[in-house]
Amino acid sequence: MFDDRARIHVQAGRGGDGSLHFRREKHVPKGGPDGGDGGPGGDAVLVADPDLRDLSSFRSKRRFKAGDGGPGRGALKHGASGEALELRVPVGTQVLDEDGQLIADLASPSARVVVARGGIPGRGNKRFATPTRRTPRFAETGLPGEEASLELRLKLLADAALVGLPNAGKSSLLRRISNARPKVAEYPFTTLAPVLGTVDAPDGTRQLTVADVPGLIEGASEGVGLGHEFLAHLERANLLLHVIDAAVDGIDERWRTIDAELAAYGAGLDSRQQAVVLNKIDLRTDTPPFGIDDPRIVRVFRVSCATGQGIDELKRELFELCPPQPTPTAEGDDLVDFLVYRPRPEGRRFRVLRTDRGYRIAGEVPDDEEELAAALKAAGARKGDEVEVDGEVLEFQ
Ligand SMILES: Nc1nc2c(ncn2[C@@H]2O[C@H](COP(=O)(O)OP(=O)(O)OP(=O)(O)O)[C@@H](O)[C@H]2O)c(=O)[nH]1
Ligand SMILES: [Mg+2]
Repeated sequence: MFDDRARIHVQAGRGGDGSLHFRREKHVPKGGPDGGDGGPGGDAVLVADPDLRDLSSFRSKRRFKAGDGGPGRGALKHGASGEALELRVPVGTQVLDEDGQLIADLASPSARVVVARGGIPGRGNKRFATPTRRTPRFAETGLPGEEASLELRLKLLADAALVGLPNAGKSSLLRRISNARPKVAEYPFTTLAPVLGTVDAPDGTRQLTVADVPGLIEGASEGVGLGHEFLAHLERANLLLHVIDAAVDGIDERWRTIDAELAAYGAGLDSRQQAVVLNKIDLRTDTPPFGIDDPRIVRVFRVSCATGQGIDELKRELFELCPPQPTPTAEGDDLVDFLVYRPRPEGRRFRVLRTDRGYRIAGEVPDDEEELAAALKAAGARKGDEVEVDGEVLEFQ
């Protein structure tokens, strides 16, 4: 089983109550107020963990709560901070709110996002003492933490994804080029869940990830067969490796069948660059013909996963077709703890970066202040935190 969706409910911790207390010492009959503040409630945080494969850990448990802040005590003792709730999710998990709005994309290892902020603690009575009110007989109570119902959607991050009809030899190819060992069999729909494989460059300097996705058939984009659910995992691959069984005729027609499904699914799959892999050439005596002329097709390989013919060349060229991707941390000198973006209708993006001093807005700064504030809140910014926007340091309100 492979879970690429989950619905969860998170509740951040409540802020601790402030203390109502007066100093009591042996020889001081009536001391002044000394009630300390409560501790802040724990945040609910999602963290991308490269060791997780899917979202199945959320199958049995869906409701989570962070720790409450402790109450303040006498002698100005602060309450303990509530323990943060850290939920681990696989890299590539997108977080959507109840309205289906994308809140965060945990697209790099150890990326993190605060999805519900801990409650503000109450202040102890000492804070309310003034020259005219020497003995405040009240203290604040802590505020409840935020809660959120979230949808998690995993979209695998791979440099290239294998597509093709069932039985074309996609899993056989992944076994040939990567460390993954997906099941291979002579019947269709052998692969039931996506598998990621790591491909080592021949010179050992780089690695690529390649995703094997269950076979697509005509109508997949409308939900026929298994493919539709998994088409989402192709969205983030820069290159599609379209595998075709070249042992039987009608290669061009089968290419068109799959291409029509990609177009019907949308999400840009129909404009993605493709390398066509004509497989099973060991079963033919001639060179399999391929007559499609399409600008998206950057390369046509003729291989046999059975004998290994053409595989080394494919592997080598794969690295040329998938240039190294800039990592999010390469963007600035700041320590990036997490990355959040909210795509806008026009598709423009900005990012909220956490720095060692506060937050920094990178990319196009939105005109809409509310949008910016919402993204900062989602990133965990609190009132008074430093936010750097266009080189200017502001205080988050
Ligand atoms: N002769 C020959 N058989 C091959 C070759 N590549 C794959 N096969 C066979 O084709 C069948 C299907 O291979 P798979 O790798 O399971 O195909 P798939 O595309 O992953 O299939 P699904 O997971 O069902 O979508 C298996 O019986 C393989 O042994 C090849 O190059 N030559
Ligand atoms: Mg397979």
